[in-house]
Amino acid sequence: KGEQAYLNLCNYILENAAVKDDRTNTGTYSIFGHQMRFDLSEGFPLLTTKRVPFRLVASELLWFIKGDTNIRYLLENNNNIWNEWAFERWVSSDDYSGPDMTNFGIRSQQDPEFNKVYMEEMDCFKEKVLEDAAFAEKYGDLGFVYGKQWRDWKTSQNESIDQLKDVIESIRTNPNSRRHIVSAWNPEDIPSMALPPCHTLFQFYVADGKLSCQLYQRSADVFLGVPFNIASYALLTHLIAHECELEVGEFIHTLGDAHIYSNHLEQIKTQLAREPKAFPQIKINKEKASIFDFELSDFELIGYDPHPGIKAPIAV
Ligand code: UFP
Repeated sequence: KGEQAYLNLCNYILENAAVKDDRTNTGTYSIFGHQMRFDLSEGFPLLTTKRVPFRLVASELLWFIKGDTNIRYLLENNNNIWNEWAFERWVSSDDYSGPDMTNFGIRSQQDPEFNKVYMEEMDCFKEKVLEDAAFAEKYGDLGFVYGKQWRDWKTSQNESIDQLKDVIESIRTNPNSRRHIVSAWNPEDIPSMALPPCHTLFQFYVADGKLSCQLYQRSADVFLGVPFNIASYALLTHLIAHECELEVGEFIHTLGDAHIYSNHLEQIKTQLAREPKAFPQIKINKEKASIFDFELSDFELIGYDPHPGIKAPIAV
């Protein structure tokens, strides 16, 4: 019940994980293959053992749904979660002539002097994306990320597939189908992606008038990413259920490499020592007929009373 499935995962990793080096050189405690289930009819799965910023979850999801891949929309909504990925492309481009930003992720955590320079460069970058449309187009864009694959998957014939629109149509017209799938994993595009999709593929399922969703996530930062990912797909399920005139069923979260970064251990332990509370409820504006019409102001969380947020460095 509630967020116990998440807390169980954390405990399981702490007790059973292999110590594993990783791409970011941070080091992880990792397991492979795990599944959590959340009954969406019981409440909205936004963790209560730490505050999860719903506003950021919702604006990112709306960005995906629009098919937008440029961080400009996120910055306009005061959402900074994708900045590092765009920044990485900017500082490794030929147009960048500022201070050396090689390995800025790990260096900004370890070297306070460097961190100051990094923060200034990042602020500069954000300002340019917001104020200079041509710059934003060139360096604010993340390439073939979720929004692109969901809404505008390019075929070998150079046609476009709107997977999200198609899956909604198939849920409405053929609910019993076993093919309600959206894939973000496009092998051809992986080399040009800032970050190959972590949430790789999702499938919908209809039974007893309820819509369920299962996500396969290939790589899961259990402390920082997963609480966010759960809320995002739960919200997506609510929106699609609304459009298809179904109730919400379950969100099933299947994980590949599920890891806790070595510099998140203390934070996880703080969180696990806390008493979970009841999940909030979500209210969405029922006057909007299509998921493509939703805005941030159409969502309202009721009864969200979490423990305080817990800060941790993100591995880039
Ligand atoms: N990550 C998540 N969820 C996300 C996201 C990223 O957990 O939605 F975008 C984490 C997983 C991993 C890192 O720690 O980001 C991606 O690194 P890699 O591509 O090496 O798996």
